[in-house]
Parts: sequence; C-alpha cells; structure tokens
Amino acid sequence: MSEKNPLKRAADALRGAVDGPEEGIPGKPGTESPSVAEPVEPRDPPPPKPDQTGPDTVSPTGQPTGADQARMAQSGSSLTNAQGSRLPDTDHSLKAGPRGPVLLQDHHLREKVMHFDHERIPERVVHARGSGAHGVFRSYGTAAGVTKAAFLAEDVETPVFVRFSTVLGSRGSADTVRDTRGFATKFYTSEGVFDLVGNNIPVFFIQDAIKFPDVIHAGKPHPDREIPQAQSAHDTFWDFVTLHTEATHHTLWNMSDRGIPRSLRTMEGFGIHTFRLVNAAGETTLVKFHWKPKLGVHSLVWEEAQIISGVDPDFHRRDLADAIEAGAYPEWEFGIQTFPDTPDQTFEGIDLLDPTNIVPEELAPVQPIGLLTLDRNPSNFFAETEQVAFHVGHLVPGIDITDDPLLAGRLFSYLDTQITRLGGPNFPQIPINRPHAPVNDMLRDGFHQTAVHRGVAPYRPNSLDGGCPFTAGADMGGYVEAPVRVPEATKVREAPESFADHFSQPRRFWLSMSPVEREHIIGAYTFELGKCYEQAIRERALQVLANVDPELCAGVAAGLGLPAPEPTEPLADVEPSPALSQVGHTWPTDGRIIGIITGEDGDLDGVAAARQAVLDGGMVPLVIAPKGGKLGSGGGALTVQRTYATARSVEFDALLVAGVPGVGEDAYGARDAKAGLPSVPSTADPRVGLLLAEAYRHGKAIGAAKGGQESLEAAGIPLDAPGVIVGDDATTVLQQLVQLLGTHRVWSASLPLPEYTG
Ligand code: HDD
Repeated sequence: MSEKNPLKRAADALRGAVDGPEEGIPGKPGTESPSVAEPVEPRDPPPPKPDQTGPDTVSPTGQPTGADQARMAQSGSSLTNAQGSRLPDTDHSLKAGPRGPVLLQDHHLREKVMHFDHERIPERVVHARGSGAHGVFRSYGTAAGVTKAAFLAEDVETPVFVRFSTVLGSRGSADTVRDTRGFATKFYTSEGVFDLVGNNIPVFFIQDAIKFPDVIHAGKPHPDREIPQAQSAHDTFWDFVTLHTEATHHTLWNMSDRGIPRSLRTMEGFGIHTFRLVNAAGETTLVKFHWKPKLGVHSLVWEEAQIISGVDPDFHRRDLADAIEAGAYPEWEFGIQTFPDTPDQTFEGIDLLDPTNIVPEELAPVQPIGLLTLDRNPSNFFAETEQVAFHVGHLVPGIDITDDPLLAGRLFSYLDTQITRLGGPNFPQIPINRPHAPVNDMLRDGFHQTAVHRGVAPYRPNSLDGGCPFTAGADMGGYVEAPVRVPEATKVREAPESFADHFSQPRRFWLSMSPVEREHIIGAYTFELGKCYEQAIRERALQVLANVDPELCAGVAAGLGLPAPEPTEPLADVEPSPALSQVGHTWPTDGRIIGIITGEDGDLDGVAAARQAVLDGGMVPLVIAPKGGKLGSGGGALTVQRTYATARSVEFDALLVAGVPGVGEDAYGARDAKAGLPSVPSTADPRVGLLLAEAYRHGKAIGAAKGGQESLEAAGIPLDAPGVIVGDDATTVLQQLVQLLGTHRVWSASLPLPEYTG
C-alpha cells in the first residue's frame, strides 16, 4: 500500500490546492514533482518546527529546558562527533593506505559504531507496539463538585501525551491483530503528572496482579519456537483463560468486534479499576473513567483485519498520524461514572473492587467532564513514543486509588519496569516524561542523571539550605491520601467471595450484542479455538461458554465439530445493556475514505463531481484507475491516486464505480495478450473484481453509476443487495453511499437489529 497521506491531500485540496500527488511520485500536491537537488554548500539549519521541541516544561532543577532542547537537536551546518569536534569525513574508516588495515586509533569509527550498537532499548514486556500523539485536554468543570483536581476545574487546558498500543505483539508487530488495545494518557497538569493507564476494554483478565506474569506468559508466543506473534489463537492462551474462568469476560470482549478496532480514533477507553475522587471538602466518591470517541466505536471485520496485517501492518499508526497531519484531529470526551463511597464498595450488587466487572451505563450514566483533542504528531518516535513512561501511581490531589488488588500490583510494576527499560531511576527527567509543574525533589545521582542539583542538603529538615524544601499540606496543594479506614482483618491469601461470580457479567455482554455482533463473536471463538492443537482445551472452552450462553456455546461447538456441553451452573438472570452494542447508531463520516474506481473511458465528469462532493463532506476521495498519471487532459485532468496494483479494499470505507473501468496494462489478461498467449477475453480487470467483492463481503457500501454496474455484476454482487446503490448520476449515488456510511457498515438486511439498538 502506498505511503501517501490521503487525509493530508484532502486537507490540501480543501485549502484550495488541486489534486494530490500522483501515485508513487513524491512532491507537493498539485505540482509536478520537483527534482530534489543534491546540497553542495553547508547551509544554516532550518528553523525547528514547533513540534521538534520537547514538552514545554522545566527541568528537575527548575530551569526551563526549551533552550537545552534546541541545542541538543540535530542542528548546525557541520557534522561533529559527540564531543562537538568537526569532522571531515564520515564515510571512510582511517586506514594505513586505501587498501590497508583499518587503524584502531580511529575514534570516529569507534564512537559511531559503539553508539549504533546501543541504539535499542528493551521493548516493553507488554504493550511493546504503540503509537503516540500530543494533544490538549479541556475540562468542562462538571467534575469540580467531586474532585479538587486542578486540571478538572472549569475551562482548564492541560497538555497531554497519549500512547495507544497492542498488548501481546513485539514492537514491530502488525497493528490489526485481535488483541486488547492500550489507551494510556499522560496529563501534564499544574499539580504534577496524572497518568490514566487504561485499555479499550473495560475489564481485565485477572482479579489479582499476582497472576499477571502468568496470563502474559500464556498469551505471549510459545517459549520453544517463539510463535505465534501477536496472537491469542494458540494453546497456552486458551489453556490459561479456560482454567482461570475469571478471564471469561475479558476474553469475550476480545473475541467481539472490540478486539479489532477500525482505527485508534474509533475506540473507547476505560480506566477499568474503580478510583476514588476527593473534593475540596474532603468528601470521597468512587469513580470509573471512560473515553468516548467523537467518531463513534467502529471495528474491522476479521478477514479485513487479517488482510491488513499483511498489506499494511502499520494501518492504525498511519491512520492516526495521517488524521492529525491533515487537521482531522481525533477527539474523545472524558467521562465518569460515580458511585457512593460506601464501606462495602459495591453498586447495585456489583463489586466495584473486582476489575472483571463493569457497571452498565443504564445503571450509572457516564457524565462528560472534558474533551481530549490529539493535535500534534511526535517529531521523534524514540524520544517520545518509545521513552514515555506511564505509571498508575502518578496521581494528583483529588484522585486516589482503591483496594482493587489488581491496581495494587500495578502500583509496584510500572515504576519497577522502567528501571530495566529506561536504564535507571532517572527516567522522569527524559523530556517526554518531565512534569510541567516545577520539581523540587531530594532524589539524587544515579544512572543518566542530567540535572545539576544545587544546594548541599538534600535531606530535611536541614539548616544548611535555608530549611528548603518545605512540605505542603492539603491546604497548600499537597497530595494527602484519603484517610480511608482499613478493616481489621487477618492476613490471608484469598479473594473475597463476590470475586467468584465469573459468568453473569459475560452473559450480560453476550445478551447485549446484536445478531451480527454475535455472529462475529462465534466466528472469532471458532477461529481461535480451531487454531489450538489440544482437544481438551477446546472442550474446556466449550464448557466455559456453556455457562455463559447455550446459543454461543452451540455456535462455537458446531464450528469445531464438537458436541455442545450442558452448563454446570444455572445461567445468570441479567438484563442486557444496550450501550454495549456498536450497532444501530449513526455517526459522523468525517475522514472516511471513499475509493472512486474509473478509467480512461470512465465517467470523468461524474468522478470529478463525486470527488468534490466527498471533499465537501469532510471525507477523503481516492481515485483508482488502471495505471498511474492523469485521467483526461487540460485543467480538468484528474490525478490517479491508486492503481489496480496498489489499491486493496481494506483501505476504503466505501467504493464507487463511475463508468466502465478499463483493464490495467499489468493485468494477467493484458500480459497474456501481449505475449501472444491465449487468454480469457476480459472486459473487467480481475483486481477490480477482487476490490469490489472484498468490500461487499466486509459490509462496505458500494455504488455504481454510468455503466459501473457491469463491474459489480462481474464481481458477482447482486445489484439489489443491501448496501449496493446503482444509479445514473455519480453524485446522487455517492450521497446515498454516505448515508449508509453513517452506520459504519451495512450489515445484511436479513439480520434484524434487536429492539434495543434503535
Ligand atoms: Fe499494564 C504497560 C494497561 C494490568 C504491568 N499496561 C501497560 C500499558 C498499558 C497498560 C496501556 C502501556 C503503557 C505505555 O503505553 O507505555 N495494564 C493495563 C491495564 C491493566 C494492566 C488497563 C489492568 C486493568 N499491567 C497490569 C498488571 C501489571 C501490569 C496487573 C503487573 C502486575 N503494564 C505492566 C508493565 C508495563 C505495562 C510491565 C509494561 C511497560 C510499562 O509498564 O511501562 O509494568
């Protein structure tokens, strides 16, 4: 797939520039590709782009760092070594004569290779594959009654850095695998850093952090062959989640469409644990945090996700960066569910300390408290996205923890892991991790210490540094833990009885799904368990599913060719939660990508009009033709952005065939004809057929105008099928396509939606 940025071109076009660059030719939109001259003279460094400086912050010594940052960036006309000494040559080692041995005294060679040898740091033990973005959080002030956190007061703006991730894969793994996604947000507040380290799934596999190494060992590749990469479809994962049935709820979410998001921009986020808010009067409220994407929650279908893993493994990372670069800034509303801080810490019978539970939004509505906008791409992946270090213990006054045993273990782990990953205890001094609040700690020395601390008395009380630093009580904005009563108890290694309910919450999730979502879940379980070698594990998984729902169990059992077992305990009597279904809503179509298939003999006027209509609607048109270059001539010529060789259905949200598209020069039929070989005469390029058939199979809206119907018929797509629009005028067809796009996909009309999704 091309590396071009369709959204950026759309933005350029919207700003008045004409067509995007031709396929495969770098250059400014609308211009002929300029030849890039080889620089021969040193020149002054280009002025730094605004996003080339680190976060606007202060160093641990309280000194502004902006100037340091600029000095440390690659700048100046002459190449130097790391000590600032100018270099005449960096392409040849120092040798005893041109054909002689390389000399050990070549400091530049040794320094250059030594540094390269140490460029990599250990990837994260989980969530290694990630994509980040800068942004801003604007608070509505609606949470001010329940928390004294300064960044949640009315109209306060706080800079943020967000890192999205997959859990299981390595740093170079594909984006669209079936997995949970991390959604970690660093708020650089005026009272210090607050990290919300959440996921796109509101529950977790385990109830106690002591099992975290186990669940991750089970999910990661098998230790002997180190396969499969970034997958849960293997024996050890299913062995674990069927032996620890507390994992059933999270596993069910993973097998649902939530496990394969369409985009990072169309994912919800959840803080998962119950946290405790504290207001100015010292009153406490239990709370669950939510991120709600403005574009709605959308997913891929499984086949599509698998194709993308090969065609464009960076699909999510590219989509996020493209959208931000084009100015189509992704937005999420921040919300809270609040619960009274009662001694039993339950709500409507749901244990709030059990991280495998959600509280349905119908019981506790999500109240919006602010808006997150991601508006700046990192300028250096390593410095920012790789080195950012989140920690659930980075809290600010007004936000406190609860006794969720999963959270307790995390409070240890996140700090600990950075010591190995970032090489010592001074990682808070790395630019991306620096607080924006002044730091005045008494932590000293250690690996990678970059602060030049002053004073002689890093202890307190002292009389030598004027007594500084002094401590700050709650009245001076100090972080004072909520004085929560700890029950008198005996030390035990046990879970509370309420943690033993492993099936009622998964059952609620299943019952809340629309028919098509249920089909997808059954398909996902059947696929994953079908990849397991051990029959006993498949059978155990079916037993777990029988306790969730007989229809689910029977569907998976049928696919595996195994008998469906009876439940071993009574099915829970729970109400569905309509808010959990992704189907049945209408969403903005901003930034959606529409492929317009045409050719030399296509309906070029129709294409031009449809293309403009797509742009006017805030979406992205991509013209697809048999070969690159221009279609038509003169000022109205259309630039081809994808050819039949470079287009694949997965890149588009909807397709429009305008006129009869031609056959590409490189199509098999054309090649055979050129070689004088007998070939099946073809009026339709087989790649157009594949494009259309895949899009249709994946529930995408497809339109055809002015003879485009022939292509649909050649692809075996019934012209009266749901989601297929046929007409004479490309723009009219397009308008109907866009309406369908508002529901994300056209799920088969034969699958009625359940009543509650309306
Ligand atoms: Fe974790 C990273 C989310 C349980 C131990 N976790 C990590 C990241 C996210 C989460 C989003 C990536 C942060 C980044 O982008 O740098 N983790 C969760 C959620 C959990 C959870 C939502 C349950 C509700 N995690 C969890 C437990 C433990 C860890 C129970 C250990 C006992 N997680 C880690 C870690 C990581 C991490 C090993 C790896 C890299 C890092 O921390 O900085 O410490």
